[in-house]
Amino acid sequence: PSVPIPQPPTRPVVGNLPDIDSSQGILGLSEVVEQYGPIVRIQFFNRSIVVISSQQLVNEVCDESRFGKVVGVALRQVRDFAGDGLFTADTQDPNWQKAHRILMPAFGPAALVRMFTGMDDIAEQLLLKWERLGPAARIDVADSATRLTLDTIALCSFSYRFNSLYREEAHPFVGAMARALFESQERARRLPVANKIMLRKRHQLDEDMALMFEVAEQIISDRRRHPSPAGSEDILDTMLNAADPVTGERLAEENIRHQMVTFLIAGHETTSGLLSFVMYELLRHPGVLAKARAQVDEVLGTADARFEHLPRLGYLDQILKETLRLWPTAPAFNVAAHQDTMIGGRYAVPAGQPILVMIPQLHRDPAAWGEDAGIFDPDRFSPDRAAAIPANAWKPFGNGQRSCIGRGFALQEAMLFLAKLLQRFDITPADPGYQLHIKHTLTMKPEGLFIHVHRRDGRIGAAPDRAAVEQVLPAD
Ligand code: FDE
Repeated sequence: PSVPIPQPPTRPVVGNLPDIDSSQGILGLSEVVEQYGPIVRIQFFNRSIVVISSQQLVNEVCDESRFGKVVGVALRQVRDFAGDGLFTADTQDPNWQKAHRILMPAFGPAALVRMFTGMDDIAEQLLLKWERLGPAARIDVADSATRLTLDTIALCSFSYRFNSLYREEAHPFVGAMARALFESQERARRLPVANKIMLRKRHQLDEDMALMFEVAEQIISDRRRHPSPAGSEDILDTMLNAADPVTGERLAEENIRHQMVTFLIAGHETTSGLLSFVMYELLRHPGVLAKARAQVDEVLGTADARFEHLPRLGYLDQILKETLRLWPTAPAFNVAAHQDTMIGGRYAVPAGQPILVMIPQLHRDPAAWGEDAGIFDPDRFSPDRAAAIPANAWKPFGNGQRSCIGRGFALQEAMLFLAKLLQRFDITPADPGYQLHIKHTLTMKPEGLFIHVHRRDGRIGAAPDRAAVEQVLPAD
C-alpha cells in the first residue's frame, strides 16, 4: 500500500516554482525540504522531481541494482557545452561507457603519483605570490582557490598553463564557464518558450560556449604540433590516442572537446569551493588548525612536500572530509529507478522519475550523524570513529559507477595545498566579523571571505639562514 509523497500546494503552470529561491541554486530547495521532511515532491511546468535527504532513503537509492544516475534538469542544460562528456552523458550511452573505461585509469593511483609535480608547481606559485604580497594584503580566498584549481587541472591533465596567477583578471575561460553554468541553471527554471525568446541570453551563451570550445581546440592543436615527449604523456594524450579495451575504438574528436570542457569545469569549481570552505572552517576552529599544523610540522618539518608525505597527513584528510560533509560543493545528484518501485516501504516511484539527493541535508541527518550534526568536527572521520558512519551517509562524490572520477585527484590537490599553506603561513581572517555568504552556481563557495597570511618566521628557511649565508659568502 503506497502513500502519496508530500508536496507543497501547487499553482497553475509554474507548480512549486515560486516556493524555490533561485538565488540559492539547488539549495533553494532547502526550505521546502526542511518543512516537508526527508521526501518531498516538487513540481514545475510539466516536470516533477522527488527530493530525498535522509540517510535511510538515500541508502536505498544508492543500490545500483535498482537505481542509477539520470542527467537531471539543470545538468541537461549543461549538455549544451559538456555534451556527451562523462558528467552529462547517460550511462547507457556507448560514449559514456567507452570514455569511462579509457579515462578511469587516467585518474588512478599511478597517475596521481605522476600528477604530484604539477599540483606542487601551481600550489607553489600561489603561496609564493601570497608571500610576496605580504601580510598586509587582503587575500580573496575563493578567487585564489579558483585560480589554483583551474591551473592545476589544466596543467595536470593537459600540460597546459592558464597562468591565472599571473593575470589581473581571471582567464576568460572562467568567466565564460561561470556565465554558462549560471545561465544553464536559469534556463532549467524557465518555460521552453521563454528560453526561445530570450535572444540576448541565448547569444551570450553561444558566445561563451564558443570560447570554451576554442580553448579546448587550441590545446588540442598545440599538442598535435608538439607531441608529448615519450614517458611524459598526460590525460590529453590518453584522450587523443588511447583505445577502449572493449571496443578497440578511440574517442571521437567532438567527444574529446566535450571531455576537456567537462574536466576543466568539474575539476576546478568543486575543488576550489572545497578549499575555500576549508579555510573558512579553520579560521573558526583554531583548535583544529593547531592540530593540523602540528601534524604538518611533524610529517613535513621544513622539507619540501613530497608524495610520500601525503598518506601520513591523516588529520588533514579528516578535515577535508568533514568540510565536504558540511559543505558538499557539488550539492546534489539525480538518480532514477530502473523499474517502477517503492521507496521507504511506502512511496511509489515510477521508473525514470528523477529523484534528487540533497546532499547538505543528508550530511546533517541527525539519525546518521547525531544531534551535533551541524558542528564541524574532523574527529568524526578519525580511524576509530569513521567505521561507525552509516552506509551512504556521506556522498559528496556521488554514487557508484557514476561517482566522481576526480575524487583522488581533488583530495590530493587539496591536501597538498593545505599542507604547504600550514607549513608556511599563519592565517588570520581579514574581517573578523565575516558572516558566511554562499555563492551558488551548479556548485557552491563562500563569497567575500578574505584572509591575511603571515610567514611563520624562519621555520622553513626563506628568511635568511645565517649558517647557510656564511657558507656561501665566507667572511674575510
Ligand atoms: C562526477 C562527480 C559527481 C557525480 C555527479 C552525479 O552523479 O550527477 C559528484 C557529486 C562529484 N563529481 C563531486 C566532486 C567534488 C569534487 C571536489 C570533485 N567532484 C572534483 C573533481 C575533479 C575532477 C577532475 C572531477 N571531479 C571530474 C568528475 C567527472 C569526470 C565526473 C563524471 C563521472 C561520470 O562518469 O559520470 C564527476 N567528477 Fe567530480
